[in-house]
Amino acid sequence: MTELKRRTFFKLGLFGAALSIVKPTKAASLIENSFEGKSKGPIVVSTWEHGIAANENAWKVLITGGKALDAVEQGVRTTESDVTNRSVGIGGRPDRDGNLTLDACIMDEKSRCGAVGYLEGYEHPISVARMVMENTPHVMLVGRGAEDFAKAYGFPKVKTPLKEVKEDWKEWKKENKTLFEKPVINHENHDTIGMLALDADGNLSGACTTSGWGYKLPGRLGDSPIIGAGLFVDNEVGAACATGLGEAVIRIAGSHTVVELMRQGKSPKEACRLACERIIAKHHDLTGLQVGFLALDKNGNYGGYSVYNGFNFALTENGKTSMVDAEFNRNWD
Ligand code: SD4
Repeated sequence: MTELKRRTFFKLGLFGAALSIVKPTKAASLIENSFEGKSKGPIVVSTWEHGIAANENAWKVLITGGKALDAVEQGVRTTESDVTNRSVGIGGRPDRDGNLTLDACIMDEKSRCGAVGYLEGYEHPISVARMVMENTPHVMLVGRGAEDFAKAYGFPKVKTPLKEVKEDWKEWKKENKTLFEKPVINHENHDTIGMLALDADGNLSGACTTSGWGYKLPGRLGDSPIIGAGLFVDNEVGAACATGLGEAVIRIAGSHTVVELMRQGKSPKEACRLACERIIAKHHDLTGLQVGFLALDKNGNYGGYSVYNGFNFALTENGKTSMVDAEFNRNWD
């Protein structure tokens, strides 16, 4: 918590965070005091500020009449290729042995889904996940099996982690020799991209991709590649995705829970809030337990909610992108 307190990101108040952190691109504008809303046309939402660039690429697909599935794949590929991002894709932090392993999943309007976990040496786990969905009878491939599959389907191999990331890991390693030491959870090592889109045909899809918990134990999978935890789509109802401490999300089958709450008539924001409250109720120690949910329903209503302050999401509708602060249950301080 001390480390977290040092981070100005979480110290900022709700609107303070939105106004000082968001650096919108040309097409982006800020909106305040809008934790939820409704869109009339195609719409894409995604977690955190890296969602701005990702949404803009997803929007290019949606605005030309493309499918939500293609939009979310193209969108999150943007983040996976961003070498400055330390928690998604090739710029991500490695596990405690120094190996960068990536997790991703994707789900479409027909409830088809694909996932990869613990994938090493490939830039676009989301596309490998889609390939698993479309070209195998399985939903999830992990580790060496996933890598062999990616190779067989012609995905180019990349060298990871990046040199500078490896240097950081070496420094970290010197100070962290205890095997089960819990890494500090903060904004820098917990900002997976989850993206949800509704296309012009009224179909929903979602994608989620991450390098996971920085310096995790080798073999650890979080919620992000797990359908129902990091992501869930039901085209009759809505879609949801999660970010934050994956272990906590898995415990309540988080994204599935959010979608089921929407099925029962809750708005996206209310559904996210109730899922967060369920997490809070199940954990005695909430230190560093940040989780954020983001949801989009079949009618274009969207909303998000998080355990602690600091979670925000990028919203693109009518060709405009903005950052929206999620409401939250409690302050870090
Ligand atoms: C995980 N949920 O691996 C991911 C990390 C994350 O925002 O979402 N960070 O637990």
